[in-house]
Amino acid sequence: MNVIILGSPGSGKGTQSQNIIKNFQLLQVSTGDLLRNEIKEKSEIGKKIEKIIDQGDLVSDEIVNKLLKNVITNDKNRNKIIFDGYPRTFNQAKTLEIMLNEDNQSINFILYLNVSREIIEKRILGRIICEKCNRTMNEYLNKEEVDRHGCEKKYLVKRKDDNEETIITRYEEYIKKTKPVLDFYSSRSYFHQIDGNGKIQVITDKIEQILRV
Ligand code: B4P
Repeated sequence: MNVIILGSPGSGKGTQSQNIIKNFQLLQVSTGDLLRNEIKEKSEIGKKIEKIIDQGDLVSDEIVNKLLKNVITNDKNRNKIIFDGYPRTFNQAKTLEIMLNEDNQSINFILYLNVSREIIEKRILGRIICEKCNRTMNEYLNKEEVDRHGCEKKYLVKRKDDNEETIITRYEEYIKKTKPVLDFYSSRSYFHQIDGNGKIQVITDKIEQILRV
């Protein structure tokens, strides 16, 4: 089964994907993580995109689609991907369909996390990531989880693009470029809108119910 998880920046796509893969045979593919990895490795792509991400703009479709093609066509990932943060533009959505079709795969579930603008701000500004185990946490909304996290404190970092200034650009980009993706998918029988404002575990339970049908 292939799953797409959609939502605005900070809506919990990464958090929910991390929870879902614990109980399902799925592989989380986060385009944000793939892109940040290119930056860390200082690859040719990484050098081109660092400033774009830091400003809160979307990386070009050409780069993102190319990275995704490598993942989708890899035999060990076939029919077990949870797409986290992709597609984010109409062009990416069309390209994804073509790539999956060519490989005899399809999308089985589209999960849209609907979260209010006010909540998103708190989530993004408080986000903490563990560079060692990749766990995403929040110092404002769940300080206890950060305090009891098992990895050494030196691995706990904030993302450079998680600041008040960049949130505005990221949200505007989302409204302008990602909303058309929602319109493209919303009439499909396997499209599910989920209230993403509540507690993490409540949302995970709802998602698991949908995926188990
Ligand atoms: P991403 O890495 O995808 O990040 P995101 O959208 O900001 O976050 P997400 O929705 O995963 O939120 P999270 O679970 O962490 O994108 C980063 C950048 O990469 C983009 O701006 C763009 O430049 C580039 N990019 C990525 N994909 C691209 C593409 N396809 N095309 C072009 N460019 C692309 O949750 C956020 C915080 O809230 C965390 O602290 C979490 O602990 C907390 N939280 C989550 N759910 C909660 C809940 N229910 N209750 C309380 N707290 C919660």
